[in-house]
Amino acid sequence: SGTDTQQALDFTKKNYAEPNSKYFGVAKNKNVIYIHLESFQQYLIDFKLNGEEVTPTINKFFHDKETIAFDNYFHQVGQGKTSDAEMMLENSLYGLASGSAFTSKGNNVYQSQPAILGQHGYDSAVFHGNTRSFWNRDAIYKEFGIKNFFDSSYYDMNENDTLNYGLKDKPFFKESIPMLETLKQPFYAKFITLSNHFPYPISEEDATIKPATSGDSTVDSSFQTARYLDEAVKQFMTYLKKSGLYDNSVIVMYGDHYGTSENRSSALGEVLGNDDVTPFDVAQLQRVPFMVHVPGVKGFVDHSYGGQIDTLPTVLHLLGIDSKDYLQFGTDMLSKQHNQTVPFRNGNFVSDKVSYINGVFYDQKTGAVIPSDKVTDEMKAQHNYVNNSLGFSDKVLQQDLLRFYTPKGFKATDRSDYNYNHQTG
Ligand code: GP9
Ligand code: MN
Repeated sequence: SGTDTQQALDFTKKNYAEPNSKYFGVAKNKNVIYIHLESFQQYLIDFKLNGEEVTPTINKFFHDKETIAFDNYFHQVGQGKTSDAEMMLENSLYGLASGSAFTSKGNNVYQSQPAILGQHGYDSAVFHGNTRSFWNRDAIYKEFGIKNFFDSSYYDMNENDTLNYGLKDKPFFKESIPMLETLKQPFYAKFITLSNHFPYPISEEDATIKPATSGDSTVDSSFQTARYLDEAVKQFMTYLKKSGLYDNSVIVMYGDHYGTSENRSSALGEVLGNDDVTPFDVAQLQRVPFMVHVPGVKGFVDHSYGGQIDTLPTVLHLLGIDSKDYLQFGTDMLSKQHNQTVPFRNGNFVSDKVSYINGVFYDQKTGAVIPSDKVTDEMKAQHNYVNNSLGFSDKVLQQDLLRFYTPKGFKATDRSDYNYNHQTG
């Protein structure tokens, strides 16, 4: 109802973080290119397997002199996995406590990034080498205001170029280029990769690094598929530089969620040199990369704690669009007022000071358990914030509350404006 909408708005308004004047608008009118790194976790950055970097291209991007990179950024997905990551990145709304909001809330009203940018003169497209109906993307993308969706029907899905969920990343980027070139600038473009996905199959020919040797074959080959993804990204970066797009685009790379589930964490720990992976360690392993390359900006590694929910306000502010009138649950990670409490979808959280995992508080620096008589009011307030944030976001999705609120200057999206069919012949 209208009252619930107002309560959710009051909550997000109270948490709103003002843009940092040093970064507000530094990327104004630039193209926005998202590279969705499938199942890519932060531990891969700079990691060496047998003395060799696994992902040299992505590492270089992380350390680039024009990249703002975050090393305490966490995925916050639930059962909706990739689709939850997309939900957060496009809307700054959480996925749901169970199932995928993409599937169950595909016809809700949204005020998403592609629509917002569309009203600032941006064209938009998503590129993905799987069938459009997967995760109900073809329905919800229309509500998000995505003008073009190049799914597998636009690509050559021959046997040699496909594996696991769809098109392999190298042919994917290669074939995407001519379609990308049909967009009007400035554009928003998102490339959702696939090859680095459980159970991490890879052909001998595509494997350019030896597997790890934990004995868990999925953990072991994931380093090979991560390398393959890295090589695909390298080819795409070469194109972006040659075409000039690199210099007039903001390029965002992010990991969507963990690639190794908790029950395999001892095998992963063995590769990473940790022989006793505790629940605290598992929470820390939920870090994924978030890196933003902005031409002309002096890059650095930002150690602020944040998560996928914070991505949209961060990027909007770089583009010079204030997030203040939007109903968003994250805050700009570059803002001095950024909230460093990072809710996980199950109600656990991490922050710069403490983690809260399955009912237990831990000191974030030492990993030591905080006895219950040492739990402070501030920690309780953090816990409360997490429950409220997830709770209000759930209400927005469950009751389709954005129907009752239109941000200043925002024109509602109309799904009948969009058609993703591939016209052939
Ligand atoms: C499917 C791909 C994978 O199209 O995005 O989704 P996931 O299994 O990672 O949620
Ligand atoms: Mn995924």
